[in-house]
Amino acid sequence: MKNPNTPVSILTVPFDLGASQRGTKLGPEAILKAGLVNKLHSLQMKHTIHEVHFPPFIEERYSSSPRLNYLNENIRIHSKLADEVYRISKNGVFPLILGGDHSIAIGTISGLRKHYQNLGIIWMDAHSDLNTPLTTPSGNIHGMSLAVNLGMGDPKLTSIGGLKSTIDPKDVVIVGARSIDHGERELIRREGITCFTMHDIDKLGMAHVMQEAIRISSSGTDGVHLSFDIDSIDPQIAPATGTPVPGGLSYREVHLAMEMLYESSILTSAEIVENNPLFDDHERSSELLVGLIGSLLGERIL
Ligand code: HAR
Ligand code: MN
Ligand code: MN
Ligand code: MN
Repeated sequence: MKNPNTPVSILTVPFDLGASQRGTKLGPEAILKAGLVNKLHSLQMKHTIHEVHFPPFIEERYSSSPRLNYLNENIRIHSKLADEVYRISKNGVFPLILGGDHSIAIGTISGLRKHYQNLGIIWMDAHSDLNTPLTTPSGNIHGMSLAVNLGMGDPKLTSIGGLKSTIDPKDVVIVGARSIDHGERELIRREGITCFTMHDIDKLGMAHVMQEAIRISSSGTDGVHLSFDIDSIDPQIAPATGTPVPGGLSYREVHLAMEMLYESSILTSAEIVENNPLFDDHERSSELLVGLIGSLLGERIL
């Protein structure tokens, strides 16, 4: 956050049709129940909370293509979210979006791209979400959301939000990856996206990786968005995910990342996605997320 007095607008997006597993639509409520509002009060942050309603729908998994599950439902929610995020950013308020599965990054970032000319992105995730209808192994749109934001994929998704700036792949940094499909690997290399895998984090250390992520995403950009997928964290400490991949970020690594992002003052928006309370162990993961949002917004140990 550029100025610590910036008010925060929390947008809850209970949408889970970008994934195979149902349940991330319960994610925002679980985070609120785990104490997010108290956390914001203790940090004395001005905030509002608003739900992005998903209009009633008939489930049409293969509505237009077997490679794009629930395409029409995805278009509807992401278009709505894009409008909201654009409006909030334009008013100088910090949007904090609570998902929902990671497909909602299509809406969030489409909205941001109407406001920012050169947006940088830090994408913390076990996956790279860089599939297209041609490479996807699942047809699930949450595995395509970063590619869509780079202009690749179905035009009905890439055009959401209308006229907007493009994202320079050189301003995108993935952190925490450990499950990348063949087509995604090629795209990362071809487009020159920086990707710090868990292997890199083991070797270089989280502090160095975050320093680099902050430097790369903020150089030559006028805004930086954090897209945080809960499955970047090790599933042993954050079990609330339908797509667990072993060997993720530790408790301190992920807190350090949030603390460094706060200290850097580069962030202009953030989203927390893929929290699936159906897989949680009591409220363990949601409580961890509330703690992480606290660190991201300036909570300190001393
Ligand atoms: N790469 C796989 C696919 O495209 C799985 C990715 C989806 N899982 C996520 N995204 N949670 O980060 O289907
Ligand atoms: Mn993801
Ligand atoms: Mn993921
Ligand atoms: Mn740059």
